[in-house]
Amino acid sequence: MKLYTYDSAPNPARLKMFLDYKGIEIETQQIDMTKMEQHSEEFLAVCPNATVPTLVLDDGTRLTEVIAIVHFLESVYPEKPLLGVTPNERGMILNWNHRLFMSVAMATADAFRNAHPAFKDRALPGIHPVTQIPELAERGKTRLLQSFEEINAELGTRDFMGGANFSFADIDLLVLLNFAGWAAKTTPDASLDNIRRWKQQAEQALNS
Ligand SMILES: N[C@@H](CCC(=O)N[C@@H](CS)C(=O)NCC(=O)O)C(=O)O
Repeated sequence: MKLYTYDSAPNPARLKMFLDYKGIEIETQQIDMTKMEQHSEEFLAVCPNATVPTLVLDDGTRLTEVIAIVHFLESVYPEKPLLGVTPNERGMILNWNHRLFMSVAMATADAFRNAHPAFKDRALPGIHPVTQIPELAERGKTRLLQSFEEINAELGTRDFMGGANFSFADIDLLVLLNFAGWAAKTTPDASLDNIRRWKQQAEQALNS
């Protein structure tokens, strides 16, 4: 199996935290997005959609979505589970993985890619030209602030995003808060106490 990735980009960063936490080592090739290597002929032969990360399995199967890659790897390496053990945990972790992707990840990407000149005609990842829409950049920042309020309320009901235990949903949120901070210049208000408390606990759990 071989992993094609670019560790400093947000989706690859979610996967890297998962791999490091579980102590999984995989043959890896970095695809330098600052040099547009994701659009090189060599990488397009691996991933025609030009996105990282991509995991190529030993039989040639390609997984191009982080959530699919971590599910595959958790089945092969079940130690230190990050996707839940009970049916309830599994449901909640997937629920919040998807919700955070659709809210925080998409809103940040909208804010970043519809405003930055480097993404002219590349407002969405992939091989097709996509025009920037400046209004989406503004909407992205508003959606982020709304999402932070919702997440803060959720975290008032439990220790971690997926329940009582640290999970991949917490990795999602750690990476996405960082992404929103540098790419959309939007961070949770200091009054959102539950997010602040959760972040300390999640960072501790990640390094345990
Ligand atoms: N749905 C994919 C998203 C992958 C994705 O969008 N990756 C970004 C890096 S964070 C990318 O490859 N962008 C390529 C580009 O901007 O040209 C997943 O869950 O992994």
